[in-house]
Amino acid sequence: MLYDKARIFVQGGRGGDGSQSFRREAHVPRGGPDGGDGGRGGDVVLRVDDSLRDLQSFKRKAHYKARPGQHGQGANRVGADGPTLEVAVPPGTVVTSEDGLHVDLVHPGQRVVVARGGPYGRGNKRFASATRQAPRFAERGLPGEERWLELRLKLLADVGLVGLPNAGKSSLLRRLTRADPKVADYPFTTLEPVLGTVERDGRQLVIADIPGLIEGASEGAGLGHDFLAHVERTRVLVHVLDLAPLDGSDPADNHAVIEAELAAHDPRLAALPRILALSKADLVPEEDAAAAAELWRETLDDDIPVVVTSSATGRGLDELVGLLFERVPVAQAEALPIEAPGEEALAEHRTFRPAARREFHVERTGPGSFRVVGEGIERLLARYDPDNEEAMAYLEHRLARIGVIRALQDAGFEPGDEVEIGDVVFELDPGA
Ligand SMILES: Nc1nc2c(ncn2[C@@H]2O[C@H](COP(=O)(O)OP(=O)(O)OP(=O)(O)O)[C@@H](O)[C@H]2O)c(=O)[nH]1
Ligand SMILES: [Mg+2]
Repeated sequence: MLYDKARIFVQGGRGGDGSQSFRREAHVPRGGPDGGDGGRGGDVVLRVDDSLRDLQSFKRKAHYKARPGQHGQGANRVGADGPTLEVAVPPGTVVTSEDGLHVDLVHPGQRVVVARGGPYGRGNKRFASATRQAPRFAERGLPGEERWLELRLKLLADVGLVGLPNAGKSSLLRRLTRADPKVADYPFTTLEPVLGTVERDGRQLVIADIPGLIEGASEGAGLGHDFLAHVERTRVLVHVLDLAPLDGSDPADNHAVIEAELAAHDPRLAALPRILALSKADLVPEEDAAAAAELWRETLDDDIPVVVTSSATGRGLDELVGLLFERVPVAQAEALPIEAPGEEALAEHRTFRPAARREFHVERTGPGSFRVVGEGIERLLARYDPDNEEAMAYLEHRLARIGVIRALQDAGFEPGDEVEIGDVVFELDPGA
């Protein structure tokens, strides 16, 4: 069973709280504030690990939570940051989330931050000013980001073997590479993609044997749909076409079915370079094989080579391998996946930041009571202790700066009215 899908929950560590502390010295009755800042919460990072081949490890474990930052302490001691939690994924993992993350993890070592740790809270020392020399409050750290991620593995192969069930794809892979896929004379022998490698002149190509495609595969018929995604990243497709189908079907019809399914799945697949491998030549008279090849050369575009092959006798296999090396671009690692237009180029390390949510709005909830709604504002409120008057006075000052007080006044707010933000209800008396 190839584990090519997983769903995981990631959560950055909480930021450490700032400390509220005052210097203690032998001869000073009350020293100045010396509460240190907390530490940042740990990030959750996905990192491409070349030794992994599938998403199996995520079957056992679906939750990944980074550690919190430590709290600050007196004597200006800063809390340690929470360590980064690295989660290894195989090359070829596509990561998406409902809030807009979409990243292709391809190169070994490539990293992306998928849940940032929460910000730390500042210690009371940082709130000292000429008018507030002994701040008796500190900031709290905030929770880290959290989200569910969909992981999808798309194999990274240079060459994809496509064709109807029983066309002889796995037999070809066996002959061309050291891979050992199951071969049998019934359709759908191959149930999941199998990779093999072939080497020549110091270069290596990865070939993927894809389960047989049938009519309707692009809409989910047979096994094909799930696996069509795996050929998206190949550079060249070898269309394997049975010269002597057991069911007596017409190879031309069979050829059209596969091409139509590829195109229906994704037009970019239809645009990939092709090689037509006519298979099982040992089962038909030589004249028939030659005639078929001639016909296909006439029918197909000039840039599609036609090779007569037999996995039984080895015929045409050398030529096929030669064509593969010729057609797969050398700078394969650089050229990798087909990217949607407008998609950002791959960077070694990226941080996912959903659109900033700075907006807020004010609702009137009754006579003399209002609610302010907005993620940024709610997070700001969560930083201060509602029972600490000094902290609330400082918060008020910040709310005024952001424009919240103004928006409240526009909505009919009078000093002394009640304001609800997040879970907290408090009486607001600006400037009092
Ligand atoms: N005589 C002969 N038989 C072949 C050749 N290639 C494949 N076969 C036979 O054709 C049947 C199907 O071959 P597979 O390689 O399993 O075909 P496949 O395309 O992988 O089929 P699915 O995995 O079911 O999609 C098997 O019985 C093979 O032994 C060939 O070159 N010559
Ligand atoms: Mg097979």
